[in-house]
Amino acid sequence: MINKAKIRTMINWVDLIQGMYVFNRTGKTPNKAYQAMIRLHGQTGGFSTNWITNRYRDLSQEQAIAACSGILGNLTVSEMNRINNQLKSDGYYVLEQVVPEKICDQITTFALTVPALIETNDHKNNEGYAIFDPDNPISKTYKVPENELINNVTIQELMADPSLYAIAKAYLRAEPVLTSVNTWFSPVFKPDVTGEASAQSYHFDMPNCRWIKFFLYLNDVEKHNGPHCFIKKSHHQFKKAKRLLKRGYVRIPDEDIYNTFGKENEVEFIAKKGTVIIEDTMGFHKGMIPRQGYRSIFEMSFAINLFGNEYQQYPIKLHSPQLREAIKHKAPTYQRYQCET
Ligand SMILES: O=C(O)CCC(=O)C(=O)O
Repeated sequence: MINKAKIRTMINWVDLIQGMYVFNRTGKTPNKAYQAMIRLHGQTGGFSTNWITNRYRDLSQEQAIAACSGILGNLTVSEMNRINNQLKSDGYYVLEQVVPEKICDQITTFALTVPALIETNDHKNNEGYAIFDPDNPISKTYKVPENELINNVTIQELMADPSLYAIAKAYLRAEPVLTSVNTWFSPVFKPDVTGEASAQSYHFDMPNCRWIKFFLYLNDVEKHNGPHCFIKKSHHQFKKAKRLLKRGYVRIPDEDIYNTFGKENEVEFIAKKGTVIIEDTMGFHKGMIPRQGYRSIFEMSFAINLFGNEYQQYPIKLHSPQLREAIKHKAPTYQRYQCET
């Protein structure tokens, strides 16, 4: 007997496969297919997402891994393998204080001049803009708009960085596509309210079928100013997590996460300014609610391709020679950005 749930799953597979066909021809994902991808992730405990990834992956491990030099250091093939293996196994990798203070400060100084997206009063969405004032916060997060960030020269240098690109390529086993550049401030504001928009309760991301994020702490992060948190190994296609994934694309209370994965698998990233956390945010993660001060963070995300979420194209004025060169040699990686001459 085929029950209703099985029929719904079958319809989702049809919508997904039709959408992949459209994407392969046009480069655009029908929203119906993207929603089907998210629903199937829950219905199949992650199996469908891995299935899509395997259709789009086109490099072997050996082809994908190469030595590189960049902001994360001079990484040999064996170091790249070590990083990649830990990412695959645990879902994260940390490089302590690897980005010079000057770069962190340049990003923060710039971000403090730009009106940032703030939350609605019910904390469910983002609406309206304000420049972040650490002494007088009016929102749980302040997200600096991407179209402003990508026109900053320091950020352009990070966008072009060969070591971030190389790690993304190794993990994704495909030519990585830069899908987002973000910076946000998380101050103490209504700390007893867990808002939806501020990503301060556990959740998984699902912008594409496979991606990797690089988080850079722009200030020192202690327990009190909102460390980023991750549940070790929760990025795997996980039978245990099926109950949680079935809830869909929603925020999950800490208790449910601990009961499923064990509190001992929660990693709180307490680290100094300049630390980079590389993470597969298909695993459960959140920002801890700050109780004192604020946290300031920069993030870049690379995906296997643009199948999934709808992406805006942004015009970009090239101030960094490194980014100009990178775009010339790796056009698919920077396909979201339209260069103005
Ligand atoms: O603020 C945080 O640490 C959480 C960030 C997050 O959920 C994300 O970038 O996907």
